[in-house]
Amino acid sequence: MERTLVLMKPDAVQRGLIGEIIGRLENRGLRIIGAKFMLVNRELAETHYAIHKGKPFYKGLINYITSSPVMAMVWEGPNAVAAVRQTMGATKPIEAAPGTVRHDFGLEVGRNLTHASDTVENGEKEVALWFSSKELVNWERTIDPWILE
Ligand code: DAT
Ligand code: MG
Repeated sequence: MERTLVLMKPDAVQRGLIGEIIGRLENRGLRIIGAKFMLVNRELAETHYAIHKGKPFYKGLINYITSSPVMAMVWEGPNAVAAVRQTMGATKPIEAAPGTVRHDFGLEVGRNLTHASDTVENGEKEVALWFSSKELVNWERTIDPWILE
């Protein structure tokens, strides 16, 4: 079962979209196994976005993610990484497919509402960066046989 890190970025929180976006992931059949509402310090932001260091948008990205609370979550499911990326849509809202979160609620890449891990390997790494193993909940969802074959 794959795990992926999902962040509701500050704009999603400020705009009251936490429930809407969680609802989409729940409807999809993904299972939440960890969540916390938190302020992101610069150190965590810089580690999380280390791959983008030096790019023209890096400073703005760090300022944005640390500007106001985020909702950090871990979601699990078969192909969870690809499934969540698909639900969120392309990085630039203007290129995101209709029906995706970034299309339906966004216009600009610097306010694209969510983060989702992009590979299985990065999913593992990002979950470990944002959550301790104690913060992840192992639970049984009784309707799973009606969602997962
Ligand atoms: P994603 O968030 O879809 O994984 P990414 O990892 O390429 O996208 O970039 C991380 C974030 O950085 C992205 O959500 C928004 C910002 N970003 C990426 N490309 C950008 C660009 N060309 N201009 C401004 N911000 C950008
Ligand atoms: Mg990325």
